[in-house]
Amino acid sequence: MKITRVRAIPFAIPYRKPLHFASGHIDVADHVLVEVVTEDGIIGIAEAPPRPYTYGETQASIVAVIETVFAPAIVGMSLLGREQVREKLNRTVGNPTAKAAIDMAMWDAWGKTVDRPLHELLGGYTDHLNVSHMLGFADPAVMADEALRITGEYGITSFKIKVGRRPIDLDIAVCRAIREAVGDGAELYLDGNRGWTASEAATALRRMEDLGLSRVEELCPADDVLGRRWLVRQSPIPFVADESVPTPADVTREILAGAATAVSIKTARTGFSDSLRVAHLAEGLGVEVVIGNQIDGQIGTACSLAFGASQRTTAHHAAELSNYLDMSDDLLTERLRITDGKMSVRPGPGLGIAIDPAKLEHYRTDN
Ligand code: MUC
Ligand code: MG
Repeated sequence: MKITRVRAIPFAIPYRKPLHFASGHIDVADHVLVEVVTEDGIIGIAEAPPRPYTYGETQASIVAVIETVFAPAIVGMSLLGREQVREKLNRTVGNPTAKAAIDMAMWDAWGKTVDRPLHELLGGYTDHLNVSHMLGFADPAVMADEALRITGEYGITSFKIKVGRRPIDLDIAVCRAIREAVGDGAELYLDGNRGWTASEAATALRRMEDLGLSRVEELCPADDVLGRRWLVRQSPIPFVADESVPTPADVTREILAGAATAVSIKTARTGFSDSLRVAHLAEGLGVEVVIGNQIDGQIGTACSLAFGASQRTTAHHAAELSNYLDMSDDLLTERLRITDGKMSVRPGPGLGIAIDPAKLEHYRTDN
């Protein structure tokens, strides 16, 4: 089970409908396909989505760090030595999606080697998740119509609303319009991507008290240390840490500091090995987790799904698995499917997905 090669292949697939949020916007999935090849000819896959405005990684930096730093360090190691591989990768600080994609591609290669699906190898709690859909910035009527369309087409009744604009009335009007459109039965929660100050967020929360929101996420920067704690203390609903907790150590620090009361787990950021750590740490600390979406394509979504389905705590809330719906195409031979608001894991070994070689040839940007 020795690793013989690690490949990093950049590709670009345009979005049909770009996503706008407080920290940036996405109109092209300029991701990196990561392949871990073993001596038995098995190829494990995963995808790394660069988010320069959040973690500083770019498509070029991901390819470069994998080809020049990480691949030379781990070629020759065993697929079963994941902890040793992790130790080697973690000598380098940062580069979360590059490390995560290598970790997940190793797990996929292991699943394919032993002919078992990954959600079973990771924990085997269930085989499906409820899906939550993310609504990016637009006018109130447009976002409300989008929520209704998503419910009609996919049966999804859980929505993350992107907020964090100024004046705060803009986003309050959006949340009100969406609640009126989808009715009381739908789940609504907010993500500010650090766009507001603590006091703006506190005012917005007070003015939306009647909307029945279930959670809020990163409404103000965690680096506004006392403001953030002040806000979290008065929040009547769980306050989710996302980009402020890129590592298990950050989860510990931020939760113990009172800077959040729940955690978003993104496999794009912590792979499977560290997502397990985060999930178990959160369980030990007694805080809830939610499966987040780093604006993943279908490869990344299959990773989130396999992980989310594997643990009791990650299967509890609707998982953010639907951003790929806004992409114009993808790399898989068979599309993922959302039916009645749910996504089921693929039955095959590993992630249960395969890359279409013609699509990869068409969308790769290194040839
Ligand atoms: C989220 O939950 O913040 C936006 C940028 C990113 O990296 O993830 C998203 C969604
Ligand atoms: Mg977030």
